[in-house]
Amino acid sequence: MSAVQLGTDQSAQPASRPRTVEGFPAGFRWGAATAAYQIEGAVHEDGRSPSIWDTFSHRPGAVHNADNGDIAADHYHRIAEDVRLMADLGITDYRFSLAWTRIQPTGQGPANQAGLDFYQRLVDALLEHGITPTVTAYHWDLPQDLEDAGGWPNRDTAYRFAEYLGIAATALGDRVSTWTTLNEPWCSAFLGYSSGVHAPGRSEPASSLAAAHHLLLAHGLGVGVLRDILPAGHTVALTLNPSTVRAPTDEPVDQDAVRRIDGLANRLFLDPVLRGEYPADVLADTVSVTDWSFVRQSDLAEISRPIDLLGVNYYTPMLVSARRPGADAVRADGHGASSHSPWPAADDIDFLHPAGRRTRMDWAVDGTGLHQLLVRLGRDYPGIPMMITENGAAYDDYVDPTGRVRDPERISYLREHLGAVRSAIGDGVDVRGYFVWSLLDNFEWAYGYSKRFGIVYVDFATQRRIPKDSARWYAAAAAANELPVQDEIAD
Ligand code: GCO
Repeated sequence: MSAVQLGTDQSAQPASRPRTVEGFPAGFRWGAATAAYQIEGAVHEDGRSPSIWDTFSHRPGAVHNADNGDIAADHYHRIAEDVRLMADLGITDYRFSLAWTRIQPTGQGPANQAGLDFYQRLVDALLEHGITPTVTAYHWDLPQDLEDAGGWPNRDTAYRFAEYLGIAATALGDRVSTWTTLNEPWCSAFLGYSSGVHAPGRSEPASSLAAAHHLLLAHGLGVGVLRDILPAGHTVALTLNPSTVRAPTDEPVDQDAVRRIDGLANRLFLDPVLRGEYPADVLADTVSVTDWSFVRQSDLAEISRPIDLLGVNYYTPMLVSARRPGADAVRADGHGASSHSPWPAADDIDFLHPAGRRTRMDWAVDGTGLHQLLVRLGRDYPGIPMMITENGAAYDDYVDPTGRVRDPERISYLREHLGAVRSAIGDGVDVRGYFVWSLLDNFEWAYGYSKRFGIVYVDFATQRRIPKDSARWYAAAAAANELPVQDEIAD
């Protein structure tokens, strides 16, 4: 694809560039995202106590290669270098998460000042470099003490989250203008408590639905806390991982599988937050697992407190079908190996492998899924601005003999997906920006360090950072506010 300039004399461009076919709206944000446990390391420092991911990653067999986040990308000790790197790449926004157990080690009670100080230093460094911080309060690292008290299936955890968020927002709210309550509650609930491939590693479908509800309640309570603390005009957000769900045929049984998985993946989270109600079909589909008696009368009013922004994490579409009589189960859902499904009450649905190109996660590369998703969200949930808070790909990156990391597949993935965002904007969808996942290679949860998602390569033996070709490509896109004409990066 090439950029078509509407102006003729490019040397005489005014400061505000003419609109181009590949161009993004003025003010579009070009960010990079990370999460605390995936990059920070320093798990025993300055009063931090264990989260469920510390416990889980040290459980034999839980994580590939017995990897853990004890050191990770050592970001805790390298914020100056990492922020400078972002500034050099022209990244305008940085999305990171707060480790709850640095700020409130046991999940309740007083703040740990040393933990807050770390995030103060990070925020200060970002602001000094002109980078806008976006905070995620919860990216999956529940204090172990709260898991020991029952975890997310326990209603009290939602109130503990609101208390913690109040501490964090009081300390950082003056300088952090965008606050995201939760990252991907679908994963916390269903990978954590149903398939058990994520911490805390429980396989209890009924508990996973209670966990989903209490995560949503935590979000709603958190929105209330943020509104009380943050200055007017700050942005309150929630990040979900909604998916485009497709079937291989138009047969009613397959279309019904789409409806059911769309319910569990998307509407179970979007509807309570943005419409104030649980989807009736999902409640009905799951009665064999739970009676939903953990939902109290006023909860939906709490959960549907208005938010300012919906964060969308997207990687790949899903392909599902009804299992035909006598056929073996197909479970290529890309969420790790477990004999338990992450999808409650959906054991009769197959998760198929779409054909075509794949990333190292074995996820299909298909930007049409992102375009379709954004158009659908804009249509079904009108009025809420969106931000792509994660999108990216893992590939087998390595440092070549010249010291360079060439990752043309990632560049092509980013081009395809940014193009999908651009075209959704052209179709009238309100998307404000894009965060690439991820700034750095990092601890990819159950896959440990075997999957490299960074636009910056990390040599974990030396902690040396090497911007990949994709980082240079992304920097060029950010600087121009449009997709570069070429994928090739000059020597
Ligand atoms: C998620 C998380 C990230 C992952 C990324 C790649 O979406 O799973 O937010 O922490 O690392 O998505 O799998």
